[in-house]
Amino acid sequence: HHDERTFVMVKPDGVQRGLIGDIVSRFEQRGLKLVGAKLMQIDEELAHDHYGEHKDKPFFDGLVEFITSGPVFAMVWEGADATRQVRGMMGETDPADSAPGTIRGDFGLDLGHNVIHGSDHEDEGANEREIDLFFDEDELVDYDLSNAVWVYE
Ligand code: DAT
Ligand code: MG
Repeated sequence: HHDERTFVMVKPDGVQRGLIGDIVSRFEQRGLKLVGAKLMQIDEELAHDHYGEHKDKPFFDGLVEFITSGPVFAMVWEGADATRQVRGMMGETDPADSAPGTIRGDFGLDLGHNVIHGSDHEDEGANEREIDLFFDEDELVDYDLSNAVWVYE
């Protein structure tokens, strides 16, 4: 199945640093299909919903403040094993532990400003939950990507 969808977003630091294009380009080049994207401002309520799993952690307030501090670029990417593949391309949570070649390993130095979010592939249902949280159904586009016959055997 090539139709797994995953939620990804460039965080406020990545937007301000002009990294949207590079990040989108990486996923395009990998062969994933972009099915939705928008520049948006996250409000307090959405931040709490999105990061609910971390609400009891000491870094939660700072995380909410950061993610609401400027626009984010929210995306949905589709493809074979998309969630796990995107997580691999992102690197580790801490950019300092992330290999060169990964997004966090190429663009980040600090845990609090790690450039990108992607749904957790170990959390069953995180994808769907986050896509629903950020996108209306009519914001996701169904289409065939003509290069798919070359990406997939
Ligand atoms: P990830 O974004 O890799 O899925 P996560 O879900 O564990 O990581 O945490 C969400 C975000 O919270 C993460 O991107 C950066 C921030 N964060 C995580 N652990 C932190 C910590 N110990 N101190 C400060 N910020 C942290
Ligand atoms: Mg996470």
